[in-house]
Amino acid sequence: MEKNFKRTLITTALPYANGPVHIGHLAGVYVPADIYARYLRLRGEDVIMIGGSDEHGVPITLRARKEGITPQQVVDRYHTIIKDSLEELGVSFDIYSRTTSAIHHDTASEFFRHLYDKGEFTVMTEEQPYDEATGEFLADRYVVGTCPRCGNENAYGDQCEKCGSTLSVSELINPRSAMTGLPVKMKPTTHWYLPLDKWEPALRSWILDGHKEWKTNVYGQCKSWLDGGLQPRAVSRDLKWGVPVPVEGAEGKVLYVWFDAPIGYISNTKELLPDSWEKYWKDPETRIINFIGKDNIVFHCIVFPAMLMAYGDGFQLPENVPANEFLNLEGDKISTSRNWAVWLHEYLKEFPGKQDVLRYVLTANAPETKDNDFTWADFQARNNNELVAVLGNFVNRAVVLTHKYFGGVIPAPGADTQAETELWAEVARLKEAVSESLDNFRFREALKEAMDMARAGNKYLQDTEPWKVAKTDMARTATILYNALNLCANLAIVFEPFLPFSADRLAKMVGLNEMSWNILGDRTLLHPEGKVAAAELLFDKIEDDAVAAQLKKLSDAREANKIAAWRPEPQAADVDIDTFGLCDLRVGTVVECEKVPKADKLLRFLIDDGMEKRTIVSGIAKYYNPEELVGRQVCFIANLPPRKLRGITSQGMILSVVNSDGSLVLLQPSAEVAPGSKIG
Ligand code: B3M
Ligand code: ZN
Repeated sequence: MEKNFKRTLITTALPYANGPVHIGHLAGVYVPADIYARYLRLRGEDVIMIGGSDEHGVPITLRARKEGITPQQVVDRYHTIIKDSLEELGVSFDIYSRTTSAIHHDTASEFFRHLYDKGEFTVMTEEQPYDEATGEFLADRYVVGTCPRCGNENAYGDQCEKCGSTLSVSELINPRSAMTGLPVKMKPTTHWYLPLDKWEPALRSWILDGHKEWKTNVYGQCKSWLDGGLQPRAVSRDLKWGVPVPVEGAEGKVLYVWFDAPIGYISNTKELLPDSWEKYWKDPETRIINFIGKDNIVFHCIVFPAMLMAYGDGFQLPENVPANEFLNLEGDKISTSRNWAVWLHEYLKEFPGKQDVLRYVLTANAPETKDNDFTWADFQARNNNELVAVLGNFVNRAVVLTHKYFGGVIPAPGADTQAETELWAEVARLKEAVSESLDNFRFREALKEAMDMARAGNKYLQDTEPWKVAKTDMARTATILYNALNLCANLAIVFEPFLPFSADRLAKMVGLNEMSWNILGDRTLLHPEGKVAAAELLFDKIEDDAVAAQLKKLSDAREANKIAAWRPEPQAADVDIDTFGLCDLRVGTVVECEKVPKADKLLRFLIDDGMEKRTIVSGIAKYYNPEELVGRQVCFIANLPPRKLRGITSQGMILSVVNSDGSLVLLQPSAEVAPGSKIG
């Protein structure tokens, strides 16, 4: 049964402040949440959108340690980048705060204490990895060891990044502390657990019976968790960074990041509305919607709801959790550590003024029902073929023709023909379709339907041909342009949730003063005698070189990853010293050096070896200019049998090093020596 709600609380997953946000975050969470918030606001509903940075947790302390700065410095840096870039993208948070705020520490602390006082926790003592040198317990990420599956010697206690296996500390071979390198000891430690099993029946009936309308990916994940049986979950950790556990005897312990982070939604609402926050959380007439990515489903649908039920006091559970799947980039999983991402703050710098283009592409291609792929070719095509050719083109024609025939003044219409009747019937149908799609969190469908409204405009102009009619019938031309301009006004409204910057410019261009979903479909929004501003292009073409530059950035990242992943080859089998001694290694001076014609890898050297000049052919042409090698000293094997390469007899082999990126680097003595000197 359709419930009637008085207000809506929209929450967006709090991004970890250990790096900037990328297109995966945007497509999964912030863009759809913002579309939804803007849509409800246009409908005149009471809605607030809550966001903030997740500033606790091990990834942040790890980053701090790696960079030699404090966790606070890490989160200060990334909180600012994230907050500023989301704002610049037009994500219309009512508040974007952070979990290091005093109000959050107080709120999370009080939440824990309340559950503690109610006896909602169980206490358990378990053996945990411990570093004796630092006197600290080690989070899974702080333990490294050999992966039992692939032999990677630097696997983490929770995951092997080489083979992708999920691991636990007890599976690692030779586990050692990532901080000191010492073998880990196991030591008992006490933690507070939330008995999720206690809430299982309530969760089952709330989700499995009560929310069959949830997206199938969300419902399905919840069902499999619930069917698998819930276990108690530790809500504290032995760590220094976080919200201290507010009970006696808990020194050196903090709340588990996934315990405090969702409480951040409450803290941020409190910070925004100190006097009225409770009605957004405790009134059954509030609709709470959590926008998240699929990896956060269990925390939002199982763990946090169990926390809220345990707390009681009227806290409401979410009405819907429209979690998205993942967005890939050019066929590969987005990865912060491999720098395989399109970072929002970089996009904003590289494509100034094109916030709406990114919003459009990420929505048109949103990973709503399955993982999807972002490619720069698709980005360019959707901009050029849809935003420019459909929406921009329609608006431009309507405005330019109004200037051409009516001096920029909106003309008065005459009677309708069938073309007008059809046009406005289509607009009415699309308004219903867009509304229904948005109500049901189907954003890509909604965007397509909005675009169909612009398509209807192009069809209208194509069918009515005002540029031809103007030669004979100005009254009819007036009717057509009046209708076309009113469609522009409608487009400004329907696109506002998706493309807020362009919608705003469009509204100004045609002189639309009121933006409201309720007037969408009205064909008399603009009145005759009103003025239309000079035509400006809403979108412009994205050229091939801009796309090529982005692809180059990605291929550079791929190269850098290869180098970062490089490990020395395993040592070769033993060789005895006498065998080695059979090799006659010497130093010579380059007398001549030139490219071997028609062989792009080969250089021909003439080497002074102290006795004579010998010719050696070497495959290093890609890495050196022959001119710069003349006069240099090189190392070579003197006693190889001569062999022919491209018709040249090579008497030996020049020694070079194969670097991690596969390039070759010549070996050279560290001081000049007499040509012919032996190496040994
Ligand atoms: N920071 C995890 C993530 O970014 C986490 C979300 C918290 S939402 C309360 O995927
Ligand atoms: Zn592995």
